[in-house]
Amino acid sequence: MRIERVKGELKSLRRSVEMIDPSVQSSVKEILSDVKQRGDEAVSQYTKTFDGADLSSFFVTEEEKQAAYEHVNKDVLRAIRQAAENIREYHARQLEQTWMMTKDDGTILGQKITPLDSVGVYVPGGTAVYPSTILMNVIPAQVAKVERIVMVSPPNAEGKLHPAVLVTAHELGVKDIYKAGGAQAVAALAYGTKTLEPVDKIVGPGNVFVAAAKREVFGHVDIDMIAGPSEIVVLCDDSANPSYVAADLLSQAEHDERASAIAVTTSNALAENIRDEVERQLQQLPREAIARRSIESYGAVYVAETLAEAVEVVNQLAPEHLEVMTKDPYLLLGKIKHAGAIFLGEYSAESVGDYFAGTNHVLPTNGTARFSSPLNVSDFTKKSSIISYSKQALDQNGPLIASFAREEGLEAHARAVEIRTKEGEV
Ligand code: HSO
Ligand code: ZN
Repeated sequence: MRIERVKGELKSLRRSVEMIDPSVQSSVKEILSDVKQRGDEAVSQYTKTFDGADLSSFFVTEEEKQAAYEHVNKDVLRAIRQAAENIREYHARQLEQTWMMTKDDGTILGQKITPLDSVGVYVPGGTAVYPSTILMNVIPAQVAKVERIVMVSPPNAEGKLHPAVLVTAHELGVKDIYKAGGAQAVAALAYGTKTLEPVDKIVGPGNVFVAAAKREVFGHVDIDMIAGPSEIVVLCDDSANPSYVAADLLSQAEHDERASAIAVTTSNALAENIRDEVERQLQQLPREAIARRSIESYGAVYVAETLAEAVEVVNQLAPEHLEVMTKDPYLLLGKIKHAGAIFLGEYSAESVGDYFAGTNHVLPTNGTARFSSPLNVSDFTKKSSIISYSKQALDQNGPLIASFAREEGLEAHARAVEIRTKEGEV
């Protein structure tokens, strides 16, 4: 792991957004238009080609969900249940209320909050099965009171889904699970088929095909953010325990060889200890190969002169996850502008948030924390403005509105006001 002194030009620290390979983009476009035209038939065909499954029915049955419980460990089930409760409790606080305001002239203005009618949650298959991610996507939609939540996930060659996916869905009360993955599943959700009603928004992580398909259908339906490889930055001073810092860096590095794990510190001695600890702990990890590649390509310890400079580095990086392990982490909170999730103090390991605390682990990556937020309940609602003018308010303000309209050359707009305020005219 490299150690670098930071000075001057900080903007180059952020890595650039990876572009989608044009050949992926063109094959995704083809799949989308095929599913749009041929519906279930096309989905069946792609599922056979890509997943090797020959399905007689797209939907998971209740029996399949029940049977899955036999394959899920009791402690894991307890963890899923407790995490779900914590996530629901946290997200309940995000629910926005409809509001109204009144003015003396009888004007009423407001903002109405309405849940989306339907949402599709993409759940990856294969080795990347994360029940925690199902909780993080489904629960905010449920808190928002989305009426219809459909899950889609690619089946294995026997036409089955991972038991942990089925159990988690059942625990949350998700009824409709459609066995399909890749761009074909995104197309089915966006355009609908004979067996699957289309949805209004598609969320959830997936491979490059899924990401490209989501980008492509955006506008026809809404999508969540397109998540990049996971990132962690640990901001630490000489009070930090280097073995905790190293452990947390590795917890992100093990996700993906393109994940990035960076420590930013004011202490030279700590920097060296972190580097040595990372190497020592790496050798004991089952996913050593992935984590090592991530650390070698994207890992670093940056040494800053002052804590203020270290915070500036963090803001430039705008990381998905930020851990603050300094003498008084709360002192720095006001100065941190850009981070998806901020973990304060040495007991707040990122894993706590990944699984359990209740905050969402779907977070902005690739520096997008500069302008976007964790997945939250408002992603599953929308707003309508409410306007109710009284006669008095229109009489008083009509001339102003009409002159504004005429300034824009829109005579009919002006007359629509005046027909109500100047009796008999127009
Ligand atoms: N750290 C990942 C989420 C995750 N970790 C799922 C474990 N399972 C991205 O924020
Ligand atoms: Zn994680």
